Amino acid sequence: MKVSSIGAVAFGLTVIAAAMGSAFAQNAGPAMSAEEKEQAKKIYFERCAGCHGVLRKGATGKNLEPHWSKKDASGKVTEGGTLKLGQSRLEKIIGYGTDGGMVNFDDILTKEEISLMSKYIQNPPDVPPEFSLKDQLDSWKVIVAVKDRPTKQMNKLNLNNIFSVTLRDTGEVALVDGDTKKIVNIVKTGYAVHISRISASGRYVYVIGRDGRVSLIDLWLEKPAVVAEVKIAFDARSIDTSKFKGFEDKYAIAGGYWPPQYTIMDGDTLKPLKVVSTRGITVDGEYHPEPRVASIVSSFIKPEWVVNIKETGQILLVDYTDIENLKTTTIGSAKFLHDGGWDASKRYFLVAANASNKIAAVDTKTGKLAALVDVAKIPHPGRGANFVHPQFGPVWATGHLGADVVTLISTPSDDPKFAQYKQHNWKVVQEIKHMPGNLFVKTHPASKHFWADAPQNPDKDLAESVAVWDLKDLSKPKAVLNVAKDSGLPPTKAVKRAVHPEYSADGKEVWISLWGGKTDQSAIVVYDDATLKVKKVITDPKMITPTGKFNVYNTQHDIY
Ligand code: DHE
Repeated sequence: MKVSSIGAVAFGLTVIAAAMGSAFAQNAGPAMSAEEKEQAKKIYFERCAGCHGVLRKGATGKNLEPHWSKKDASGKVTEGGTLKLGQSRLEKIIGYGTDGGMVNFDDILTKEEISLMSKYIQNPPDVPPEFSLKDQLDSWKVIVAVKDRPTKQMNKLNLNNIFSVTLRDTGEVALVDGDTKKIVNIVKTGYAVHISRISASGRYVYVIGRDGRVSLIDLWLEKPAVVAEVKIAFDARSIDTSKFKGFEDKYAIAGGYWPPQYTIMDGDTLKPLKVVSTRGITVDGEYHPEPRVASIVSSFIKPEWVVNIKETGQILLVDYTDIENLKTTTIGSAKFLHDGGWDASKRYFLVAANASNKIAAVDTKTGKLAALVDVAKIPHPGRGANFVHPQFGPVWATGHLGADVVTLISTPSDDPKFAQYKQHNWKVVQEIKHMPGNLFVKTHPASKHFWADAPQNPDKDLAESVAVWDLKDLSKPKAVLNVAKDSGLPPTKAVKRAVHPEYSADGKEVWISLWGGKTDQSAIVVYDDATLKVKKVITDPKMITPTGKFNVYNTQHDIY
């Protein structure tokens, strides 16, 4: 077994930045020094590529190539491009944001950086290198071999109620004990960890950084820590394990943004076994050079992963029973696929096609598209939320980045007591008035409440607040809780965005992160779900830019 140092492959942004090379030869935009280009490449990767794509072809964000042309709905050729927009318009867009969903960067970037980025995007995009199976193997590091790991839990923690918290801008994950609210450990991970997912066993936490670094955390160690690492891409967002009976945690899978590919690994060592490219043809029949891997989830019904390919709008069902002879079902849906979650029966996976304002539902039993539901602008469900609506039966909810509503979609059920609601299935049964800029919604089977944040709202007070509805009567006015004020933290120039409600394992508490400035001490505010009163403010000098929080039990069992 080759175990080489992860450092040898130099994780991180410098790699992608350094690799973005020669395209400046055809530079048609404003002149930039070599130093300026290096700085801009790094900022572009950290702050812009996620929405606009490495090749700048656009997805959640607009196309940012210097020149582009496309046909509008009537067939007329429209032209645009960053060169046409020009320096001062671009500076305004980056600084102040747009009504179209682009956030303001004037509290993140300096004036000089905004000017630099405006120049940079008028130049042709840089094309980063590929990242092969060999590159991945070279980065692979087993820190504690499987044979040296404990055979039973070596600590007294209530593992079900541990929260894995992303500390976005420090490249770390904080493991917080949900019972005592104390930080158990803060572990070094990849840059701006995106998500944590839990092994079928509940023992391991898999986290993936935006720089493609996967870290495997063993919760059974006396002090939970990272036991294996691998880099699977330069830019990535998703990870899961095999969860079907008989294959529990045998494999892990992680999806890359760049290169556009996914990697299948050994579940307990992260040894990369197979890399599959996702480049290909969109649902419109056009070739796309950068179809990024968005959400991935493991089916409970078959030994398959649901792998959502953003730019092509294709949903892949990847059968992992024989990875040497990999069988994949390709289901056309709509563009651009992003995040999603299970319905209550865990048969249907519902995923946002955010550029088409649709939710695609895949039937993991039949392997077919069950529905494409039209919804309001830019759906962004996170994992969504399931509850029984007093009038329409089982529903799955999504919030929206581009609209001030939460959408409720009726979902099928085999339970005879819900037979009367069949007529509503896959229809939008209600839109609840919220505020724009929502990212995540959440509820819990033990709760009578429904929570939604609005961190992308341009109004500081609203971005720092969350809304809560009474599930028994959604017509009752929502409660709006100002989380930043409730935290008691001193006011800061940077907005403390209240983001990502997450329940404790018993469904009695809701944890909200305050995503503050990149060097500001921040907090997680814990609310009592029954009374909506603050129960605890978890803060620490190391609590910097907390964003996603993943409760072990709820994540392991897909409870939302
Ligand atoms: Fe996320 C989920 C992509 C920005 C916090 N985000 C996801 C998923 C994808 C994705 C594909 C689904 C993963 C899965 O289930 O397998 N996110 C992207 C982007 O491309 C985007 C728009 C831009 C970027 O540069 O990354 C983006 N996301 C953000 C943020 O800025 C957030 C708010 C803060 C942060 O930490 O970066 C953020 N995304 C999250 C969280 C989840 C997520 C907390 C998981 C939700 C859950 O409850 O499971």
